[in-house]
Amino acid sequence: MVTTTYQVQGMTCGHCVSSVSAEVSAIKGVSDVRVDLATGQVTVTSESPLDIEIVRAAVDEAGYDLVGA
Ligand SMILES: [Cu+2]
Repeated sequence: MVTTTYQVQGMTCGHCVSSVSAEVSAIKGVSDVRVDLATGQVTVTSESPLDIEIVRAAVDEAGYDLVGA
């Protein structure tokens, strides 16, 4: 298992957290997603390292921006 923390910009409430969690959880191989609304940190546990562009696309699909990388 691999755990990676990403920084997401633009989340403001529990609904945002749910949207990001749902989209990122849908990525193949992802087993756990934890979102910290206060810091904007999204911690993802997956079977193997994820392609950053796939994570970016999922966050974008939810309506937010992946910071950096
Ligand atoms: Cu919101």
